[in-house]
Amino acid sequence: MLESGQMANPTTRSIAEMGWSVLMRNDPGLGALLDAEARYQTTSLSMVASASVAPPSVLCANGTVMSNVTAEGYPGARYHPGAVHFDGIERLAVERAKSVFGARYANVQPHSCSSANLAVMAALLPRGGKILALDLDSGGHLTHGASASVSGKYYEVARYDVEPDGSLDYDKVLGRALDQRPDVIIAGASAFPRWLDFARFRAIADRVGAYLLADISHIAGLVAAGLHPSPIDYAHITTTSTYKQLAGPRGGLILLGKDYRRSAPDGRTELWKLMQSAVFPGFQGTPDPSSIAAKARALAVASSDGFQSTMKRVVDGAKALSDELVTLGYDVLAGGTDTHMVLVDVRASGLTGVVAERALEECGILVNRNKIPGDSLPPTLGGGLRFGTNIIAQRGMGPFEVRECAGLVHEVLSGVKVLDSTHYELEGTLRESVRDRVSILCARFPFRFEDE
Ligand code: DSN
Repeated sequence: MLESGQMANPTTRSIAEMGWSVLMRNDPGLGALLDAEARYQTTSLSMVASASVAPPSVLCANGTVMSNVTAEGYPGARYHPGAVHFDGIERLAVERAKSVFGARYANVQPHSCSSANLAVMAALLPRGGKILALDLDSGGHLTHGASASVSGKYYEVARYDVEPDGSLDYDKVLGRALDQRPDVIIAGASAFPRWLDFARFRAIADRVGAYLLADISHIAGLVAAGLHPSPIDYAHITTTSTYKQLAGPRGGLILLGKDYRRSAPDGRTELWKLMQSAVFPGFQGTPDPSSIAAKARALAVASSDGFQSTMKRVVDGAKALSDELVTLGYDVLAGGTDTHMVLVDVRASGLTGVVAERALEECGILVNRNKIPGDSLPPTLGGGLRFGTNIIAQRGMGPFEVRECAGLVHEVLSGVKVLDSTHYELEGTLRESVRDRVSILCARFPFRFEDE
């Protein structure tokens, strides 16, 4: 006879249902926080550029019995028993990653793109070897050699920068490469709204005998949808996170294109084999089978026509946002955007990035502060805002609604009374008035998922 809490013939669904009912009954405080977050996401206007919303099927795949599987190694070559289903799931995720990105090799085990980048660097660079990467203050990423990151502590770092207007001068990148002779050049950014010319980066890397690492975390959805040129066959190695624009779980991927069998720095090992050992046992122990299942699901969604339409809406929305912000008098960097991202200098409005971010957040609009080229403010303040259209496109908003979003942003920023670099007041009933209209807009455009 079954005791309370026991289940006969459990299925993934019945375990999830039982889990929810136990959690809500026995841990209502935690349950309430989780539900509050679901409501918050539904009713906030998020334009955080490094975020997308995972469809319910991806979230489900991320919270299953696969979390109970401990199995180091790779499919068919594990160091623990009991991985038969995990092997199937990991093989599926690998095949889908290869198919979505046109890659010859995929590693789906990195716990994040940060760990993917660090694993790649550890494998390619000698101790104290040299990286050439976009400076953090120019829109680079922490793991591309920033001084606060392991990548900046363990390797010598040379930097290239964007121009004062936010564009990239590839002749200057070549000049830096010739001068600095790096082992690895990184093409990738967390705040750069224009296309990256991966062919040009590869030519530069070949000229100085460096490996090219492309980190496409921010643009992976556009690359998957064919709306940004793919680095896969230009870069020796491509990395990406799976949540920023792929609407997947927290995690990373390593992808190799036509150079997958090229020899690694030791002159013998093929690059794909180097990546296998770089992730495990080089950088991680056990993989996370649940997130790998969720990656498999997200990659299936990313290959759908619906995802492609969403990505098209992402780009159209970003262009409309950029145009409207320019019309409203804002200084949009890099002269606009080719991607999902719009960078705005808010200093001319007498604001710091953090004041602008907090004022917008109070009104239900989520956009994050960012440093901008030539910014003397520290990253905690920042002189700019970084907008992204991933989530509003997932809601189905087109250029008309995006202009409405820009108008709401402008209304808030125009109504901020700045007290100092971090403190401000909002005029009269501005907060309530904007919040109401944000709620109405969000209700008109609930999340629409490609997998429904
Ligand atoms: N790299 C951070 C960003 O771009 O927002 C988050 O992962």
